Amino acid sequence: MRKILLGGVAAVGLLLAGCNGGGGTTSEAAKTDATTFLAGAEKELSDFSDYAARVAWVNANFITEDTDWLAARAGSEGTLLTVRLANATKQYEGASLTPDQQRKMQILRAGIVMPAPSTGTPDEQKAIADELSKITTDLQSTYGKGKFTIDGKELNLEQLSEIISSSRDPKKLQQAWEGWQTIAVPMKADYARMVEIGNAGAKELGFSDIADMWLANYDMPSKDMEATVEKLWSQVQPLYNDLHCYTRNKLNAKYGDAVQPKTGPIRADLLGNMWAQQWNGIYDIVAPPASDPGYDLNKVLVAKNYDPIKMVKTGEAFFTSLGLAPLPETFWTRSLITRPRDREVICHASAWDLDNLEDLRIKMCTQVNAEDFSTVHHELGHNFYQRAYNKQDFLFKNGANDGFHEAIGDFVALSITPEYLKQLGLISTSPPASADLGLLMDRALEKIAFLPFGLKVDKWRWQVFRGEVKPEQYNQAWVDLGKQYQGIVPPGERPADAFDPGAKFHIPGNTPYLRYFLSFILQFQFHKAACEQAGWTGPLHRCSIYNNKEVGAKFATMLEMGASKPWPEALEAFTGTREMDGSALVAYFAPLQAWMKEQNAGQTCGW
Ligand code: X8Z
Ligand code: ZN
Repeated sequence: MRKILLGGVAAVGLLLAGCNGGGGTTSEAAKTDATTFLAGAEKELSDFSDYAARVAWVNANFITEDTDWLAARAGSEGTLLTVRLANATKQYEGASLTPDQQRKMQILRAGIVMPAPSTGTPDEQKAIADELSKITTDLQSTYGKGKFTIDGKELNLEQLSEIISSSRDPKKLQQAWEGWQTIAVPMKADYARMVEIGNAGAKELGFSDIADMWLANYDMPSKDMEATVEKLWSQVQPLYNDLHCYTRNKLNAKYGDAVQPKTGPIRADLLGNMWAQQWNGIYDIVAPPASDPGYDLNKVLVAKNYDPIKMVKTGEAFFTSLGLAPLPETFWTRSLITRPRDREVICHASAWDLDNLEDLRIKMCTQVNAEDFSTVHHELGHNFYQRAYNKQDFLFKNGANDGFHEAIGDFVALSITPEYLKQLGLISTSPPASADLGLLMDRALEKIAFLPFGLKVDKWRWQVFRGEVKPEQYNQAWVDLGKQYQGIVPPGERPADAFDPGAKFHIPGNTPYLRYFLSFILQFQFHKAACEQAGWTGPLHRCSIYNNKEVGAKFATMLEMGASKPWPEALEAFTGTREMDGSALVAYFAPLQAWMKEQNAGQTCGW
């Protein structure tokens, strides 16, 4: 999580008044002027970030009216600052700049998640930045404090999620699922107002809307990026369809036609996850016969007395085994690793870099289970990336693109193989090849199931930002996209005031989501390339790069580049290719896909 480029109103007139003499500048003069401007901008942003990151940290760790107030204030200041700087880049349009300068200008112009317009008097500009920031802060807090009462007991997201993953009673599942969605009802009007303000800000910066602006952060025109996403989806969609078909059949066998029919979409609350985004919770229902890996990591971690700290230490040890330096001591004293009992916190896992140097932290309400073991690696991936690029200029202290940032830790976690667990002493024997289908199915529930969800979240936002979906259609559009991409439906009629998208963290949290779809593609490209570098010739799902310093050195080269070069260069440095490509993911799951096709023979797949 990076909390600098926020969004807001700009004192653009003031800034432009002092800058740029106009058409007479030579290209050398333009470069010098741009250097001064960019150095000033980076200094201002860096100073602001030192302050805003601490405010955001305290707010997320201790949600009260007062910390919300502080966060809203810092957010507004951030909006004013970043929008002012973004508008100031306009004076360098068409100037002859170095590639680095152009890159920094583009980051300044397109890198604001939720901008505000800068029209009107300074007081008017501040008023709208304040309004936007209050909305975004309130949305986050409302989500963070979300609870639903069942049988007189107030349940938070972890507790409701536990029901969704472990209960096999359709009534209970429906109750927990519908209960959680209620936390988002109060968000809808605020969300609509936020979109209005954000779009006005995006237009002022030369984008058609916020969707266009978000898509402009991938080193190519927004339209081309959207086409790239479609290409990637068409590569992996057949795999999802096979998994959907196979799973639906198993759910039908388990619950019967009245709960899960043999054809059509799957009931969303039966898939073991609140958003049906990862389906590992129902492994027991879909497990391929005679391919039991012989262990359940959930149980193993508990049996071996792992606690949250030990899980994080184990994650760190993987990264250091690749040759990366250990985390600083302050990581351990300043991170939040378990849910505190006596205060409200934002429990959605995140990684932080408070000073853009080495004050790295995670914040997660860690539970001792396989999912959180994976999430620990995910979060540490962010932290190790942040530290690796900390020598770059401020505006280049970021991922090559946001998908890279999300993929680093997941790539490492793909190396959590049985052989690796054996090395850790967690299991005593590595399962035979006959268990491969079981291992692959578990991974498929985590990775393949996610792909259409990863796409749905921003497909919904793009429609909303583009004005194609109006506030009164918000929920129906979300349900429709769930059906179209994931092939799922809510367990029952949705109430008229429902705002189901708000029940997913990244919507009230305003975190763009395309990054995760890209990450789930990229992490398999990283894994395949790393395994090839390691000389691995076996199946990809049995390859672990644990302890491999040569792979680690090449990996570090990519990490250290940060955002200093267009992402194809970073990708090339580690994998030798310049394209994002779904074929590594497809290759990884090839044995499972072949088997699922056999199982699905004679079925009418699709929905
Ligand atoms: O939000 C996250 C991370 C933090 S960046 C825990 N993820 C997405 C989600 O939970 O929805 C990781 C996978 C997808
Ligand atoms: Zn992440």
